[in-house]
Amino acid sequence: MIKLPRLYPILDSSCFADTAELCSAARELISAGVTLLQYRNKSGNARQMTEQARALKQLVGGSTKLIMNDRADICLAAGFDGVHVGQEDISPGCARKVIGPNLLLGVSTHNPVQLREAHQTSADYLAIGPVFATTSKLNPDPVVGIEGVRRGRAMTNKPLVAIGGITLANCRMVLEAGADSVAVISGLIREPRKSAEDFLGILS
Ligand code: TZP
Ligand code: MG
Repeated sequence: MIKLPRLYPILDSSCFADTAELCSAARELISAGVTLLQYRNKSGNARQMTEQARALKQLVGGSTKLIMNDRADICLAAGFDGVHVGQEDISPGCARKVIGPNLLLGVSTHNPVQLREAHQTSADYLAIGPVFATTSKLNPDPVVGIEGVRRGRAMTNKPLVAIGGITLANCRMVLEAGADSVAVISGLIREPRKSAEDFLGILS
């Protein structure tokens, strides 16, 4: 079983003007001590995604793992450490076939039925959310709240990531509800380094 760091930042390409800005945020996060980073791009084409992913891969040292959102093929093409699939991506089983036994596989879930199903797969970690209201996802599922994290924790022994609306103010209670890690997009955009340091300070 893998051990997740308590903070799991997601770099969403839509939050940055260009690849240079995205890479600069990645550098700041890594200098703050981030060891797991997801790249998410919901608007670019496969070519653009691969190029940005390779730029990220170039700047990341051995101590930070990179996870590709949605696309197992681009995970491999860019030399990432794993892929994260949701309910509308290729299934966890298919993703595993693409990436093989050694790379990391994460699966997003939004309710107990999905979590139970994802628990049966070869996923290395599961995500549950949105915990709180979020503006970073188009058409988000209903919020699961702190109670949803607690229920999720009771249903799986796989590492559990909580996502959605997580801030410096609420991250501690999300961890106390049983999450192993918090995934954050908007809470890390402004001053990525300082924000990540603040999160890590609260979560440790
Ligand atoms: N999945 C569930 S909520 C969410 C995703 C990708 C967005 C999380 O972003 P933020 O800004 O941390 O609420
Ligand atoms: Mg997805």
